[in-house]
Amino acid sequence: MSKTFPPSPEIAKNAHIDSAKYDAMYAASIADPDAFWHEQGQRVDWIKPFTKVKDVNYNFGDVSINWYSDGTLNVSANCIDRHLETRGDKTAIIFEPDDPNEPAQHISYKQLSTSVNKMANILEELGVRKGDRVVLYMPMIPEAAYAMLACARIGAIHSIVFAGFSPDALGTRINGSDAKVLITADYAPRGGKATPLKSNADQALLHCKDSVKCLVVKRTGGQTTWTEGRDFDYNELVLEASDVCAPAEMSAEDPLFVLYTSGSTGMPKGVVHTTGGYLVYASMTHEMVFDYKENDIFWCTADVGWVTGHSYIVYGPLANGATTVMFEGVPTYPDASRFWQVCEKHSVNQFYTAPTALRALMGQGNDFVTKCDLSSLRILGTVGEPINPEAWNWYNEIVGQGRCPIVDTWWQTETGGHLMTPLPGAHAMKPGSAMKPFFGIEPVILDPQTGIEITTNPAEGVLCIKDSWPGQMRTVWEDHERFQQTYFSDYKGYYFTGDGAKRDEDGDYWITGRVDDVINVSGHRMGTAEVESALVAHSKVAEAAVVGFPHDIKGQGIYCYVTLMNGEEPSEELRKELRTWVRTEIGPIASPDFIQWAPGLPKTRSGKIMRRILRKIAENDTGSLGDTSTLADPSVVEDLIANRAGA
Ligand code: 6R9
Repeated sequence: MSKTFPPSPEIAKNAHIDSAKYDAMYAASIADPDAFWHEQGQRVDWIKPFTKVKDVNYNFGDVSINWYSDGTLNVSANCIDRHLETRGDKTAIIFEPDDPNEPAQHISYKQLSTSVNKMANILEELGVRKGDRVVLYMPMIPEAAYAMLACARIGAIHSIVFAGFSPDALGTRINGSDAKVLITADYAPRGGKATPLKSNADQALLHCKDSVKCLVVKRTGGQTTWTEGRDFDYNELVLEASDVCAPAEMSAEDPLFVLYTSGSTGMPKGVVHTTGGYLVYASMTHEMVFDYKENDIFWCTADVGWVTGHSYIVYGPLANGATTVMFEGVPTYPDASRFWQVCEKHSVNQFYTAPTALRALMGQGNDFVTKCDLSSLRILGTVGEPINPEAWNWYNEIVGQGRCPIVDTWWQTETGGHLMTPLPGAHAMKPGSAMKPFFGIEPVILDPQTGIEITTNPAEGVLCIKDSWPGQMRTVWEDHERFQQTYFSDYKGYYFTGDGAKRDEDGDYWITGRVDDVINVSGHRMGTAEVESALVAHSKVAEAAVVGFPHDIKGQGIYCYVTLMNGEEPSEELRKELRTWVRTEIGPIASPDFIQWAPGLPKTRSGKIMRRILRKIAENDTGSLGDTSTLADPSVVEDLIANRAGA
């Protein structure tokens, strides 16, 4: 039995949801989803109220997911306009710049309204209409949030590309969603360095349609090149733009955004989230999981380039009229105290980050934390990957001083919001366990071979979800077939998460990691197939196989097996060249940790690469290679073991 950490009586007493309420509400959400979600649907303002709640079909071949489908609303009106009367002067966004000497900005709901309306009018002037796509490639500055909300205001669909992605990756995504406009900034300051976003954008746009326009926000004022007729200066246009733009009436099932994410095969897919259900779910989880109360200062350290930034920096908090912190920097700049200094400076109440950041900071010593006044903190959260007990304990004891519940939130780009997590006032936490399903979520553990549901405890297998929830993705952008194939074909009648899980004797859930070829590097999700295809695009590479291996700080690292073209000689230079190559093809987050030269790769007689074996070698666990009898040429494995890269 693992040690449990019940919420303090004070937290439990004051929380929105205590243990009894969780049990009752959860039971009600499963017994009558229509009634439950009808009620929750009232947390957003509708232009035309919905009469239908849930209309879902999980049958492979016929999958369709609809929530509140006859209702109409506007997301930006829900995140801004409806707060103006009561919260007009309240701070909506606290912007904390990369450089701690640059003053923070407090942007009120009124100011947010002005900026979003202006940006919406600028986009309309650039020709953006309802249903058009707009790609954002932005630093973590308030203009990123303005751009998201401006798209929502006019009914355009935003697609954010994380600013750490390369020009190639950006170009592919602009083309993938056939975007009309790209919004970027001159530079993105981060950790004392500045990424030349505009110059990256210029390179990306070389591979896009001539008609794509580029709206450029000034962040540093650094030098950029300008293409007349294609590039537009936001800071100039904003001076003239009107601050009145009527919110478009959107159907609940109109797309709100597309966000590309990695899968186990092929190139990243565009996850489509729609308007009504997504907003209900983001708002509800933000309030209940973080026990958010009016006047709390909420800080999620993610980047808006990831789903966590969408749901818990922008849409969830702003729908709830909260004050949300947007941090431009990194945890270790100027030093390892930055997170905690920002918590102190802005009296942060809820702090939400990734285990990889905690592991990196933990190694720097406790002084960086303890010298700051963290008494404002009430709730801590983690997301993105499993948290190891050491990091959990450090977070609990050193950061939370033993008084802040930790919500270990398990969810995905596809799910729109949290699916499993302890609730701060309801559950006795277990370090490393995602504990309990959120309301309306029915997790099941299936036997990976038979696909049969395991109903007894303890259980271990693949994690699926039995029924839909409002925040669920609706389709893959322009590829509904791929949507069905990826999530509904392996285990018929369920949503397949791609994760494995255990359920313990108490019925609490533990995520064991991906069961597919997706790896999780510093909380960033990556398909091994993407790195492989980047490698084989190099003229000297004949074949490549990429696997993850355990990494102390990053969670998982990237291990590449590379077979060179006939006549090419392995060398240190070539290794460096390939590393740089992958960074250029995808971005720095995909930098290989190890490259091992592989004269051959272990394959079955039908030519399938046996990744299981490659993973074992990368993990240096070669004593248990498992069944190798189907190998076409066993000597390949001996060579790979003998020449293992790294330690
Ligand atoms: C929100 C987000 C999703 C994958 C997911 C799982 C892993 C996320 C986790 C977790 C263990 C947690 N993951 N949260 N694993 N415990 N609390 O991260 O979305 O980038 O799509 O990644 O991340 O493997 O399937 P995304």
